[in-house]
Amino acid sequence: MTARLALDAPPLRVQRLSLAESLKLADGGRTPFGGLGYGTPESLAWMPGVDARVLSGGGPMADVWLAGEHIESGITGAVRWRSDGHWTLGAIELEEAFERQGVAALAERAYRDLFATLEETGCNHLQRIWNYLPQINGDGGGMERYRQFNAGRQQAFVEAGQAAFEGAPAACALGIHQGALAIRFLAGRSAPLAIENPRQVSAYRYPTLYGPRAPTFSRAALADIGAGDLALFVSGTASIVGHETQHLGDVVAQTQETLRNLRAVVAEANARGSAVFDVANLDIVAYVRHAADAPTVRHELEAALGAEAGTLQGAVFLEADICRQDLLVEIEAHAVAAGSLNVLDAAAA
Ligand code: 3EB
Repeated sequence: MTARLALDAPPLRVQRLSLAESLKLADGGRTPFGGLGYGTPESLAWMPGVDARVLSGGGPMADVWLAGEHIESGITGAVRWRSDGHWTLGAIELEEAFERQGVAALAERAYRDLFATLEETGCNHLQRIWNYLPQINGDGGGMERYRQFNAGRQQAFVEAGQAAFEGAPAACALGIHQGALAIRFLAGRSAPLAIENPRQVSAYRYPTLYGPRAPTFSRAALADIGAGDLALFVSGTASIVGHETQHLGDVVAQTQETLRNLRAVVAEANARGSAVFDVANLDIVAYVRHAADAPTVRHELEAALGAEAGTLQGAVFLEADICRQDLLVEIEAHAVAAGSLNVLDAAAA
């Protein structure tokens, strides 16, 4: 048994582009499958954005996804989605002010609609999720809003029969200053291989110290995206060893610890297939709690990877709150490389 894509499946591709390059690509005749914009205009329906300030010099950026020629779009509950039949990209926006329910119930509803979309499009396997929660560290009536979010999210996974522990999708969860609860997701027809970080307790096994229900994500996911390539989706990665935050108040040391975690996750992924991923060649988004820390984080990445590293060329820096009060920086990433999963791992995915 292998996890290879059906032979007729067009490969999934992703490109990190400036807004201008994204628009040119969209005008060029081939409709992009979808995009995830950073600082891009709200009017682009195919490219839902992140409502956070872009701190990198290149201005608005996007990850533009390409898939099959025939793209269907639809609305399922709170989800706007696009699908080529093999891959589904979806976006959820829920304005809390209009919803009259707590964050846990809101998250549960969002994820219920997300899972309904997977059913409807026949792409039942989540690969990657991006969560943006307004005021993530704020109080949600006796419990931090992020912890409430975790409760509702895990509940929805369990109710939908989706992997809430081992095998959970890769994800990130950031705080935005204002706006709606925003969730973006990529799903496909087969399960990716979940990757953990040996330096860290799996997030879905965090002790209740961090909230009654654990966060639902794996450290990374490795997916066969067709035409002989694997995609690596690296979840939000921060200065956590075991389950504890390291280097309180020290953004330099937190960035270095985050890099050690990124290297560990990439090494785990490389051990599971023939593709060779490299921390120096990832498409990253670096989220900093304090805008003034962005140059410091960039400097640390340059010192570790070299200023000319691909990782730094297209790096997007965003101002956002991190899900733990004591985290100052979080880095997420994806990359594509030629290769296939180890046969045994493919069978297990
Ligand atoms: C951590 O390692 C940092 O709740 O979906 C990173 C990635 C984090 C995803 C999530 C949270 C999430 O625990 C926080």
